[in-house]
This record gives sequence, structure tokens and C-alpha cells, in this order.
Amino acid sequence: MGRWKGCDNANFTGMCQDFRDSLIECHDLPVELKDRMTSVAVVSGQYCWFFEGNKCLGTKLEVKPPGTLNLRGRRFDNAIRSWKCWKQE
Ligand SMILES: [Ca+2]
Repeated sequence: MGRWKGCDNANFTGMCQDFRDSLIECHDLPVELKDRMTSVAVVSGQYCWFFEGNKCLGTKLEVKPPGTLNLRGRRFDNAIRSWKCWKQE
């Protein structure tokens, strides 16, 4: 299973949500969670791509464990709409 955690604010504060779904496939965020993630944690042994568009379209950001405390530093703040994770080789 692909697993990651996303929070509204930097440093894993604000509203947080754990995500768990199949690896390799694309998953859209629930509509109320789109365009608001600011910190993301990715479990060890996996990496994830986050996309600014629905259905894994548009610009993407690769995030490796342990994740990032503030997506602003990677120019991806409040931009995630869909995601896809893989097992790390
Ligand atoms: Ca935010």
C-alpha cells in the first residue's frame, strides 16, 4: 500500500490526514483536501509523486522519505491534487 501523511500547515500542524491506497496507481485527493497540503511525510521504503492537477496530470513533485516540512520551499505549497507512490528499489 502507498502511504503518506499530509497536513494543512508547515511542520505537520493544522489539519492532518493519513492516506493509504494502492501503489503505482493514481489517486485524487478528496475535493475538500485539494490545494491545501503544506507538509507531507512519506513512509520509508517508498517514494511518491504529487501532482498539481487531478488524475496525476500537470507539474509533479517527487518526495522521498521522510518527506518535507514545508512545500513552499519546493514551490509546491497548496498545490497537491493527486498522488502516486512506489516502492523504493
Ligand atoms: Ca496549506
